[in-house]
Amino acid sequence: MRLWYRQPAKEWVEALPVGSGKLGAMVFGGMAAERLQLNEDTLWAGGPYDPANAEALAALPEIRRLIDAGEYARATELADAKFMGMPKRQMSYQTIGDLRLDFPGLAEAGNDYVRDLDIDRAIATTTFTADGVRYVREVIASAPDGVIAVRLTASRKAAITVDLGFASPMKSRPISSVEGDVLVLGGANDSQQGVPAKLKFECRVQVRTKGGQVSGESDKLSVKGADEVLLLIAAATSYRHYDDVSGDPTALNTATLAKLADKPWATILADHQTDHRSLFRRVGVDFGRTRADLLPTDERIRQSAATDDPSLAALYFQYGRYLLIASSRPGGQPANLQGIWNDKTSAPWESKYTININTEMNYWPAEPTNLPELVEPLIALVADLARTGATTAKVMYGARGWVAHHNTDLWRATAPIDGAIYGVWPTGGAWLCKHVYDHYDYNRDTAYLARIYPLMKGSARFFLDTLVVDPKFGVLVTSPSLSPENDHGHGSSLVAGPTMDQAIVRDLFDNCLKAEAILGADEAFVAELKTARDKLAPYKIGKGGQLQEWQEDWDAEATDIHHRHVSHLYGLFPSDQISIDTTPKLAAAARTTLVTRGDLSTGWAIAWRLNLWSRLGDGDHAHKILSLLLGPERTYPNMFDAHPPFQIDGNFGGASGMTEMILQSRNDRIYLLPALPSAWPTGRMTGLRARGAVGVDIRWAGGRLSEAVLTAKADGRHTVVHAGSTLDVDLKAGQRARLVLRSAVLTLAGLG
Ligand code: FUC
Repeated sequence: MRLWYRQPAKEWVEALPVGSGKLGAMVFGGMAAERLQLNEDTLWAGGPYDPANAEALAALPEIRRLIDAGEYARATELADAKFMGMPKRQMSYQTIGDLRLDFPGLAEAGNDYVRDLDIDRAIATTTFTADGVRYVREVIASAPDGVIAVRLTASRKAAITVDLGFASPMKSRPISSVEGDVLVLGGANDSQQGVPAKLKFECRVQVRTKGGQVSGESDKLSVKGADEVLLLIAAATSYRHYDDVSGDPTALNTATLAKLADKPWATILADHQTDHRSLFRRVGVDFGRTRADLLPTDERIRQSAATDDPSLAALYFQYGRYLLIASSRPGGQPANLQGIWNDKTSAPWESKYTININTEMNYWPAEPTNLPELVEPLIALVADLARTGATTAKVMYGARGWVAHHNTDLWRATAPIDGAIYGVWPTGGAWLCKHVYDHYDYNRDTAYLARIYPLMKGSARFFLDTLVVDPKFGVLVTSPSLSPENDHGHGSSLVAGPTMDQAIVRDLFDNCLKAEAILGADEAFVAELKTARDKLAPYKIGKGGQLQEWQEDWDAEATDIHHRHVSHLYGLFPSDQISIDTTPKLAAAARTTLVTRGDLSTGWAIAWRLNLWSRLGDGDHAHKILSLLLGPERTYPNMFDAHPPFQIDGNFGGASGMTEMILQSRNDRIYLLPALPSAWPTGRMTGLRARGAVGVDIRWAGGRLSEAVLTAKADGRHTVVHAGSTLDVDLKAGQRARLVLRSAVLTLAGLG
């Protein structure tokens, strides 16, 4: 459970990430000069803004009419002119900058150099020997203490001399200053797209030494001849909520550091590791081992394309969990396109929340790999969107409820952006509602369900008010919309009733109905939902035997038949509307679509295909796709996913896909080893979770199930399926069932 290297990072994608959910650092591991690139999860450009476009409502009927008339290009022109958010782009996630540690007297060459990231201990360590002195530098990001802590030690007394200073690319030219043994960087965020900058930020580094002297110049702190140095780094902004920027970052940082005044490194480290392991160690994995295990991580990635490396896959899986633990903690922001790690003031795609796949993919592994509390920031984001999106729904559609289009940012902007062909897609918020409901389904907490029901209901309300009857097919459809971000070849991507929308809205309505059946007392709404649900456009199989992406059979005419998005396969994964056992014809059509689309794509798109092929029960194909994801084209030396450029969704989608190979929880059933590849004949995954609040451990050998252990968190019946055999298991909360194969039949071997 370790990424390691024989040389310092030259590029950012070689540096190693640590994160507390709120604070992030990229550790370069230089010998003469160490660079810690720092992030705080609320440091974004701009300030509170409302992008709703007041001209949109008047244009809406004409956009719909043009779509119904098949005038897609003209509908797009009109939408671009009248239906886009103002501004047309959202704000970027930004960076604090770098904390530089310069070590006078040390050269960028040492002996026995190793840097690593131990993802079980959640610590980045750099060690080397220079002039007979062994140097050890450790970096952690502690969630319980709210700081990044750096500890420098050496094998000889008085050997540590270091100059500390900040370098920030922020346009506001942040100012560094020294207050005793504290180095401070204070600044403001940037304005973007005409949205004024409203945030202050501050980063504060407390220096503690054993031996030696600390002295300050204007913007530098110097330590001379210390035995040991501890840096405690706090950072904060004035962001409190999407509509409140009245926070005091200096007060927050000072309080954070004051609390640690008497806390020694050993305790800070121990608390950090206890906290991290309480999440990380819930799940164990082994897909087998080879000699590649002994190689540095960058070499393993380079050779993985040619030689199978099952424990690199296992490392990638656990690294996905590590990255979510490091970038998504209760009370903080959800993991964005880059988690929390970003060195730019204008990041690729602004490092936003792209909710037409990417943000959802970030959270695919959270429930099944036993990290449910990490979904809290996403649920909080949805609660915010239900408020900002209510304005967008009212102003732009004249509708009740709430809507979010294909992106959002720190300010919870919900209007269409970028261009009509990307942005006019009203189903982003509804897709997020699936995660909000799934959190219930995996945990079965009725009080939680009652809290979030209004969010789902508000989203459903928007669709009840805005679905229109397709004049040709007579079914209820979204319009205007699109199938993310695919040009159907008839002048645009704009269309009525793309397959994905129908599927997302169907899930939303069904989840509302399931929730109401538990909570009760919403009969009128239920009646409305049921009527609309039955009129939603059904799935269609096209002339090529493919699952149709649109109401019309256009798949073969699309501009890019290998398009990265496979939106219409949402029903196969992440949803379970389509499956090989409940809807085999639709599953076969989905397979035909996948074959045409091809395996090679952007990082996240490969990860989606991995999950889809697992759902099709084809473990060997899934494994082949996994090797595309793990190879050097799609995995950087630090194991960040390459879109390219870096985008973290592939890491999370990859972790989810490996889980789907071993365990699926869908259609009210638990599937054991549904897509086990022949390359992993013996292994285990323990501590996973299935819907219905049940833990699942799976062990296999010689390509066959050895045992599965179910551990119930709530009372319930679980239907378990493996290799054509099905077993119902009734469990009370706290009970455990051990299942084995006897004469190829799944059998209850023990109950405790
Ligand atoms: C979607 C994708 C792109 C990229 C962006 C952040 O728009 O189509 O490939 O991942 O999000």
